[in-house]
Amino acid sequence: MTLAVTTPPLVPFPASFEAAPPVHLTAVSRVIAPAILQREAQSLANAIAWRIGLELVVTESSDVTPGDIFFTLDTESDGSAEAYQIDTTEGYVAVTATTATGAFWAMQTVRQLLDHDADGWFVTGARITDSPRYTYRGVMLDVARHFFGVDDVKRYIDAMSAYKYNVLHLHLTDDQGWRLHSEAYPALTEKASGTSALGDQGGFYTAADYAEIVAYAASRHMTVVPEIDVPGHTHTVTVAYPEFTKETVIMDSVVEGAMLFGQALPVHGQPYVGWGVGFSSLKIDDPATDEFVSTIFREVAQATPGPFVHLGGDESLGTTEEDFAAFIALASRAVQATGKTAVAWHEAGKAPDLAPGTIGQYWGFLEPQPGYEDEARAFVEKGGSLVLSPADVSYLDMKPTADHPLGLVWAKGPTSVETAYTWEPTDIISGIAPEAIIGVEAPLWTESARTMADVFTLAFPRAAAVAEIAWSPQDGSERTWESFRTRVASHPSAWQAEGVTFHNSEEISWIPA
Ligand code: TNX
Repeated sequence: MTLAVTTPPLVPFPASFEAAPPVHLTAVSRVIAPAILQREAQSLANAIAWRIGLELVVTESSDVTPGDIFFTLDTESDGSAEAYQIDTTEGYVAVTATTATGAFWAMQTVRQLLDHDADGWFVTGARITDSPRYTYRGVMLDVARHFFGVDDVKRYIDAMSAYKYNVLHLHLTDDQGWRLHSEAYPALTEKASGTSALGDQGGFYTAADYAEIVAYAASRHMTVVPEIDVPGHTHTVTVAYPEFTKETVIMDSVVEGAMLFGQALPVHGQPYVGWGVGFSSLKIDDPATDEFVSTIFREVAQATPGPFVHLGGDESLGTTEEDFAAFIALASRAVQATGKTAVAWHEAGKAPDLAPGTIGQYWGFLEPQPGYEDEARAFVEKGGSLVLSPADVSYLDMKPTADHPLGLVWAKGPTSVETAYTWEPTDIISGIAPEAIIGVEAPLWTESARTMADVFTLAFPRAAAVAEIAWSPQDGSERTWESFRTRVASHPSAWQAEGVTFHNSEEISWIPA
């Protein structure tokens, strides 16, 4: 048999791929998996049923026959817990993984290998050995500027875990809304969650809602990183607990933004629905406020099984450098006291007394703006590490094209798919070891995104581009823009099956669903 050696449309592309004979799926094909991998096996069967209408039996029985999909757990391997192999050479799809997480990523790869010809549906032949470049592969959803409910967040988790993202960073609080209920400070959600940006409907998560999101993410092998953004981005606190806040500072940039977008200026104590940033701050060095901050972080940490809690720390433009430093020292220690690792936007790196080990999230440009590189490096110098979200390439809320109705442009936007794809994490911050970078994250701020259709339209296909940077080896033969644009071109059929909208970018010769 001769094999047509075409590159399968895998995104992110695996570390190693060789062509092999395909495995045709029929009504008697089964998904066989040990008890510990039943959930991954069932997910694959569900995805196949959804996509091609074939209901495969899922079983623990181990007498594999041609046409089956056969999961095995290889507990001997000492490689990455996320590693997996796929091999179709024996006439069935052999999937081997060290952990359920590896089996889950393998499952996503098998989904992308589904294809059909005159003889029906098959799993494209492959011998794959795969594991990720980075352990932290994040997407951020801003549920503060616009609120998205539990079911919407679950759809985001599904769409993003398909690209092997394993971190969901939830930006839970900002000037426009406080989205996580607090037992100790209930007025935050009672008084400061009702609206979203542009005057749209707001909302918040109860403890049960949040637990449901965390559990759903875990079932898709994603870790939730909750962010409570302090000391800036806290206008909501002026509505609920004004005693913990400073007076609103209306700087020129806020006035200019309000005029540009035709939005009202923030008023201390009243809900804010504009897009301005930097005008709000908690009080610094105030015992009651400090107690508020530590209590909120304690509550959030208790509700979060994952190892990280994000404290924000960005754009505190109305706070003096000294006050900011004092506050960050306190907030990073408050997170640490909960047993979690603190994560903060890179500005927090300028606080000399930042808690050692804090992870910095860099959001400057590929060519760092003055001072930003030093701030990012400071995290590493204090024993922490970095997650990179360069705004000019990884911000999914930048306009995809200049005339697109959604999105912003401040980070050198519009941001093309090629721009989102063509960058290298180790080329940004000089003077740090490559190992200091634990990963990459693609944030989606939702000032302009009012619906999940808006969210997905901004996210795809650029989230697929960033996913490949996070997962695939830097020197992989397919790690090129030409290869990526060809591979992603067939993804709309899966997106359509999942109800995921996308930007119909002219950079890609889309294969219609
Ligand atoms: C900057 S980057 C922000 C957000 C905005 C975003 C819009 C960063 C840490 N903060 O407050 O929503 O730009 O693109």
